[in-house]
Amino acid sequence: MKFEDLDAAMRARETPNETRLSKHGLWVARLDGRGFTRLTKELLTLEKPFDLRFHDAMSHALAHLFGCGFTLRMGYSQSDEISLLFEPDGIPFERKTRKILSVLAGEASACFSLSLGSLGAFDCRLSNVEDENGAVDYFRWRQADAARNALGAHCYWILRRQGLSPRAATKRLDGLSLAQKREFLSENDVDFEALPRWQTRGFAAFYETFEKEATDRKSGASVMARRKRLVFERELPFGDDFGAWLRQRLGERQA
Ligand SMILES: Nc1nc2c(ncn2[C@@H]2O[C@H](COP(=O)(O)OP(=O)(O)OP(=O)(O)O)[C@@H](O)[C@H]2O)c(=O)[nH]1
Ligand SMILES: [Mg+2]
Repeated sequence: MKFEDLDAAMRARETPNETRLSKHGLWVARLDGRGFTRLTKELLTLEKPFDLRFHDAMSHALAHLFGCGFTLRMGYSQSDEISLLFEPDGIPFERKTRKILSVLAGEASACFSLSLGSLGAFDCRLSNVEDENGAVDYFRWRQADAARNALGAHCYWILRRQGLSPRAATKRLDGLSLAQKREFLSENDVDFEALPRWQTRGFAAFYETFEKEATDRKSGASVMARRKRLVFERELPFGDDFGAWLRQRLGERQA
């Protein structure tokens, strides 16, 4: 068979319906570590419940995703997940879903693994958040999840250090309200408010523009040039204040 014929025959067998992201509304991608409970609890020796080396690898992956051909307005990470808000016209690959999902998951997995020195893979999903207000709700939702996760994880590891088995520790925390978990933490001399913010609130990355002295190529004169740099915010405000911070960052006026 001629290569051209075989090529056409094989390509026809690929999943036929190439879906594309609609041009309506803003899109967010969320990458989540696959089986990271096992990776962090069994396969690696990490600080529990949060580990700086792991946090570094997540930061590297997030920074790397800013340089993968997508134009991102905001990135946010907590626990083993990364969320990316795309600029409306910042989605490449003719907006093909299959390509976007696989490239993002592949790039994040490769960078995270290299940074950590251990294999870690991410899955990826896409959400349409409509507009800036939807984006604010989205990020507030992920941050609320960060706070719940961090609270639960710190309680869990106090119990484990007290000698409880994984099952017994989980059972002990089952059905406790958030207030009860906070109380349990303070009874054990852990002040939730004093924990690093990247653990309890997650952290964000975005481009910031700044002015830099440069030399004009033609005239040789000294000029001020606008440049952009990627900035990490690891001291995010929480809840309503996070909402206000996001609105300002995303360029949305206060309602
Ligand atoms: N030790 C440690 N564990 C972490 C850290 N950040 C996240 N994790 C763990 O990563 C896991 C993330 O949980 P999930 O995403 O819900 O579960 P998963 O095992 O990844 O499962 P799937 O996402 O469904 O594939 C939890 O067990 C967290 O405790 C960290 O900084 N240090
Ligand atoms: Mg996961």
